[in-house]
Amino acid sequence: MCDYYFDGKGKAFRPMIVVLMARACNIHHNNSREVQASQRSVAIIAEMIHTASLVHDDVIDDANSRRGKMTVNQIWGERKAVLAGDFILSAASVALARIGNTTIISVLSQVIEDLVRGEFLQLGSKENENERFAHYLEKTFKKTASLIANSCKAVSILGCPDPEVHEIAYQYGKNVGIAFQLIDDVLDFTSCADQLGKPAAADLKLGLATGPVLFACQQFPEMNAMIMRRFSLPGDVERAQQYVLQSDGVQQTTYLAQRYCHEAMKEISKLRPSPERDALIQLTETVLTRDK
Ligand code: GRG
Repeated sequence: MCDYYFDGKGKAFRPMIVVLMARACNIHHNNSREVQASQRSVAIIAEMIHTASLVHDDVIDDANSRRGKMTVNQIWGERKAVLAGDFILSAASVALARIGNTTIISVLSQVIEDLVRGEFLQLGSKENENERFAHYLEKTFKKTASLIANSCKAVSILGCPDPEVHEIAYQYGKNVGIAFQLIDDVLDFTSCADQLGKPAAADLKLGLATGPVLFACQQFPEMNAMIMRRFSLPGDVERAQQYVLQSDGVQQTTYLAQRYCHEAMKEISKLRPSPERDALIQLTETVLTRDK
């Protein structure tokens, strides 16, 4: 069960960023093989925390498919899926402790707290329209960006003593992470199940109002009632989909993601030039143009 998602079929977006960030930071300081091995462990731990959270997320959402195959809960049932997620998380914790650096333990433990808080934020909703977008962005940071931001920060701390470099790494990860989730929310409206490897319009079906819906609601205030009842009446999901596609919600969310990517690019450009820094700059473009 625990091996099931480690089959090389995920995008490995997080470990890729973490390895690139480690190398981009190491330019600022001469590092031993031991430090490089610890940074590699952080990349592995980031993917393990991500995978554990996917397994738990699919239990919470009662999801049937992910990455084009059946979910762990679908095959082995909910109880075993919860334990499989716990086991992956415990293996990640052991690997984290083995790095033997209390600052790194604290930085990556924050991620786990944020993931859980993010999931709780997603369970709740704001009645006040003005608070809705801030709530959505906070949820987005905690559920998606915190893992990327703090893993980037962790490898920068291991690689270089300069706090300015740590802040650049964190800010890059945070901005790329938020953009990544905004595009994920767009793809839920614009992509098909085959491409996504999971059902399309899944967010609406779960009662979630993401970026495209929140922007569409500014143009079509009649969507408010649907958002408040979490698209629970028959026909709500289809109607909300129509409103979003008639509005410029998708374009506005994409534009917002572009702004976060631009900020990420500005941050990473402060590091000394290296092929890895350039790859991280290029990666902000891939975040925006990805289709799965
Ligand atoms: C067990 C650590 C832990 C947390 C429990 C359930 C939960 C709290 C948090 C859910 C976090 C979650 C699943 C966020 C979604 C993040 C996201 C954008 C997932 C999709 O990532 P991709 O596209 O997936 O990188 P692949 O399949 O490519 O790895």
